[in-house]
Amino acid sequence: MQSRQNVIQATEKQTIPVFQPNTFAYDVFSGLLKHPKELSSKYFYDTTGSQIFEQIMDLPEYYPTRCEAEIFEEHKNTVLELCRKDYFHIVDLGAGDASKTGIFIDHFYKQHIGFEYIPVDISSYAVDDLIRKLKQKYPRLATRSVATDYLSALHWIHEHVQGKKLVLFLGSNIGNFSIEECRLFLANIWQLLDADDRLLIGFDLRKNAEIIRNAYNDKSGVTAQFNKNLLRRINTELGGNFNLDSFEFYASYDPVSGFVKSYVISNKAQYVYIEAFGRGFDFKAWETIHMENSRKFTLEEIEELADFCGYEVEMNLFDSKQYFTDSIWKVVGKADR
Ligand code: AVI
Repeated sequence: MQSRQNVIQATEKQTIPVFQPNTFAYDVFSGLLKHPKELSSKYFYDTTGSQIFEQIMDLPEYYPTRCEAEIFEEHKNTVLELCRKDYFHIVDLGAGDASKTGIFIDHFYKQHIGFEYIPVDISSYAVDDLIRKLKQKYPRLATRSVATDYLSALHWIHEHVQGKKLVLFLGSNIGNFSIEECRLFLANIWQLLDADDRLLIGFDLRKNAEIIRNAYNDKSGVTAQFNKNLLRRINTELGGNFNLDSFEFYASYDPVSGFVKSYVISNKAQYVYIEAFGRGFDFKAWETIHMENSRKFTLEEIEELADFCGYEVEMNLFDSKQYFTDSIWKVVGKADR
């Protein structure tokens, strides 16, 4: 929470707190000052948010997780053939509990393929726990963990890991970026990969608009809870007084842009005070807070993105309904190190 010294008195009523950029407090404060207001979905994943996301992945309406697991199961040999020539390293960005990557690990391990598994997660508890569990099941598995943000992890790997890499960015997480963030992220990864490396990215594809809309408007209201949990997090961590019942969840899919946009909407005029900022924010009745983008892609958009960021699409792997693709990209324009 903010100390008194860290609060600049701007007017008698309004104060401007001083925070480190890119922290939870800074991003919440600047997001609520914007018109229209916004909060970043990257803050959804506290302990409660991560548990709610687990429930989302089991919802009948939320197809992406099952589609990607099917792709991994059906195409594990294809991926194996791509990588098996030399010893290689699987770098799993945002590994979580490795439920999908586990399909590859299990298969490669049982085939006695030489590889190392390097899970990356911001939480050291998450990666250490994952490695402990994997080691119990696969005692011979070579692993190293990196607990930091994705780009710092890739910097570290660039310096310390010799040999061919297969970098995984699964679950359609790429869809949560804006168009600019997405290009920047993938172009930054390109800087940190070598000529022989590959990137495997999960993209949710465009499809019947109703199927997409329903995936973000589940009947049981779990996705609503997932979004509102960020308001609860602001209450707990920053001393906010958001009343969760005064905000409605709304998600819409625009089939032209391919973006699902999720909001919470104030259902009355209200004032929300946040202790850490020493000030509050007015909400008009039906004023929105933008919470999340979940972009759906065409195959042409995937090609263009790869080309723009310095890669070539080597192959797209699909599930049986063609709802989702894991796209395998090769790094182009780099000489061997
Ligand atoms: C993590 N991410 C890819 C999910 C998505 O589909 O955008 C997060 C999510 N939001 C609502 N439901 C799931």
